[in-house]
Amino acid sequence: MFNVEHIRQDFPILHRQVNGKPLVYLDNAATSQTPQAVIDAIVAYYSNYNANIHRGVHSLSQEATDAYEEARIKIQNHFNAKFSHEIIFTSGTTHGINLVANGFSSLLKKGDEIIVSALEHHSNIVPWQMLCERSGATLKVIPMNLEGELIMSEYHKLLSDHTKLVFVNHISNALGTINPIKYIIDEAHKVGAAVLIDGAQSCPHIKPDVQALDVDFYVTSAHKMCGPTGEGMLYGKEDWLNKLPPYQGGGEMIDQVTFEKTTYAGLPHKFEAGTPNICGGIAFGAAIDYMNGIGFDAIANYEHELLEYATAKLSEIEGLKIYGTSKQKTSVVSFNLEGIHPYDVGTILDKLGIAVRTGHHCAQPIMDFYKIPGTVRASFAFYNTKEEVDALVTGVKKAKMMLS
Ligand code: 7TS
Repeated sequence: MFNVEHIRQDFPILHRQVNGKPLVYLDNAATSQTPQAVIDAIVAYYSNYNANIHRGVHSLSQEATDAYEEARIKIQNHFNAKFSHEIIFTSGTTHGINLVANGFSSLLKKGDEIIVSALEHHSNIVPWQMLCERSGATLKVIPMNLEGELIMSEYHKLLSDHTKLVFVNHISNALGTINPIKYIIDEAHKVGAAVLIDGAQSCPHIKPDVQALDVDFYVTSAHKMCGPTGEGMLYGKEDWLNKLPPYQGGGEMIDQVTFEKTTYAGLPHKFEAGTPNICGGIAFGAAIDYMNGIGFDAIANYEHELLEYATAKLSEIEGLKIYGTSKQKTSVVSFNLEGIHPYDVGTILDKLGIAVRTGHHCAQPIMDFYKIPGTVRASFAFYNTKEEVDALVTGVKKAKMMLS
């Protein structure tokens, strides 16, 4: 049984005050909060078995290595990857995307095309622009409509024999739109293109099955799904990961080193140079255990209720406009009050203890599309309540009164 009051007991931070008011944390799309089980995993690592991995003969190193590799298997099982070596630990989504973009530098040539979408976070735009500069390939963009949905008929027109890569986020961070990624992947494969899906915003809400999706690369960040910052994963199909060159050189990623020639380690170590965020990987595994303990169906159902409730209540405020009205949406409400800058609304909400994000959300092209400087974004997690939505609505009304 899903019991939000019970769940809230797992999150120490939810019981603090901000500016003398109980914290109402509605910035979950930026980063999620951390349950005690994950905090305990971090404390246990540094208290009991902090050691470097894959290299020591001593017991602590073995314990740390075992825990780190167990976490990799937890992640493999969670995303249903075929092999654990298809899971590469990264520092987060941005790192995973850059790793793949860098790898494709040597595989692309002038005349090749890369497709991204109008709904991307900057981290899924800039690395591809840099890749185009290096390789001579051209960037094409799937356009969006006013509801904040990608226009699939336009996607079709962009696909051709020249298309080598397609990069789309699973869920838009700025609007919450859930993109039709299975269709996007299947259509890209028909022209022989590889697909990378940015799962930074989907993994807190959905349990992706990389084999059922038949996706070539899938990336995410642990901190969006109750894990620590500075940790994430790149899933890649074995064949693709074997084809890509290493990203960074250093310890751990080699087989033999001489001054004449170095040979590289096999997967996954080829892409994991240097001492990784060992504790972060272990805590990522603990976060996955925690979220599965609650259950992704229960999470999605409850968050959908919160989304519908918040959308209905906020829509009652005169002069409030919601951006992103796709039927396929997660629990994100991006909005503006007519004639009022989003930053001003966010500042007043903060005084009331309510945390939202304001601005362009690292998705400037979306703001340009709507011709706005930014939005106020409330993003809900499974530990938020309807009472917190009510507090947001009251706060927005107060901001409107003070600022207009
Ligand atoms: N892709 C998407 C869709 C994102 O939402 C984010 C972070 C990233 C990539 C980058 O993730 P990182 O962990 O590597 O930084 N999004 C946001 C946000 O919406 N507000 O703050 C960070």
